[in-house]
Amino acid sequence: MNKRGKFISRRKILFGLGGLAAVGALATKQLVQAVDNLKKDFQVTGKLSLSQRAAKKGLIYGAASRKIDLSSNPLYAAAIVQNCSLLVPEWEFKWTAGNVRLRPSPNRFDFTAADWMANFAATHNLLLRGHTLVWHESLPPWFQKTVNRQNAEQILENHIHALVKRYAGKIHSWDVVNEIIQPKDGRRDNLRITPWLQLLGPNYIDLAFRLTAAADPKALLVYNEYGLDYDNPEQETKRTAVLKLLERLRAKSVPIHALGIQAHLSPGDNKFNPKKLRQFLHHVAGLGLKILITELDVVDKKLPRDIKVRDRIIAAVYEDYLSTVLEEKAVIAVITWGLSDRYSWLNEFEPRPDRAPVRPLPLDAQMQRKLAWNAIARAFDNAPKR
Ligand code: 9MR
Repeated sequence: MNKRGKFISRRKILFGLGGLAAVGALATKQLVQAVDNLKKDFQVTGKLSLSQRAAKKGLIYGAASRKIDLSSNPLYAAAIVQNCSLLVPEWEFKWTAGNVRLRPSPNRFDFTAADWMANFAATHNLLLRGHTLVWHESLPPWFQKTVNRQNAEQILENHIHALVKRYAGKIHSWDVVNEIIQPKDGRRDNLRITPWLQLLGPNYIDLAFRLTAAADPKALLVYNEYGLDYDNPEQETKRTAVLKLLERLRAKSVPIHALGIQAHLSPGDNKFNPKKLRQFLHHVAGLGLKILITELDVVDKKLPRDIKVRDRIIAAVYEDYLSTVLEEKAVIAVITWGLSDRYSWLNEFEPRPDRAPVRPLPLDAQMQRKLAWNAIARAFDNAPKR
């Protein structure tokens, strides 16, 4: 049977399997893969947690989390402690996020929530990631009114100095700059047009890394970025631009140690090309940089509603992605953007059109393991040691 014939007959099976029409936009190969994955059972052996499986391969597994959830739900806090060896404060280290105001005014810091997260991590022996120092989002309302070309450098310096010094020695890695490449913004250097760029020019990047290195010489310093995972012209352009930037920073001896790949995966209209992704990772590694998968989750708004079908597709996306990236030994950590579906940012930011609860993470809303958990465990179990 020719390829097309095979595709059509498999698609018939798909539709028979309960509403998979919603994945109509999947590329042919992935659609075929999805059918195969429906037969896959994602079996795992042994009783080890995700972080223990990761550790066996010299990897770190962790998750992002918020004080409001950890402090209000002991079951969730226990799940974090049980599964993770690293914690990322999802709100608490940002200038401002949710109900947290780290920077209530230009001259003030309120470290209450950040300290709480740092204490939680220390108490439970979790590594702690700093996220994030320089980002165009989550800036406080006073920022625009107060910060100008004359005082911007001082304000950035104060921010980094106070925050990074406070937790120096306790931080595994800092996301020094977040989401700074955006080819669509039309600049020759592909830098995203952000308040920081407008206030300080392209050198704000070097400055931020140098200030952070001076304030905490032990932390791994990371540039964190999204939109690098798929095989389409937009992401290809972004990968190329990111590589160019990394090369520039390395050539200038900027103290950057790693690239953070967010990996908010979104099956449904994206083509995954393992070979291209591996090439990209290899290139990054060739620059002497480590790689962290920093915000992994699977956006399920284009997937069928049926939970059994949806969970299998999501698990397959996890396993395909992780087995690909973990082949590259420069990848040292895998971090999911949350652990339980109950607290995923996607509930609010990328809800399903049918309003069914989203299922992007390893544990369900009741803290029970899903196939996604098994898929991550399998990827760790099968990963080469580093
Ligand atoms: O998940 C985070 C959400 O709760 C916050 O409201 C939002 C703004 O601070 O940030 C979300 O996390 C983002 C992360 O910091 C950077 N990459 C994209 C993440 C999802 O938007």
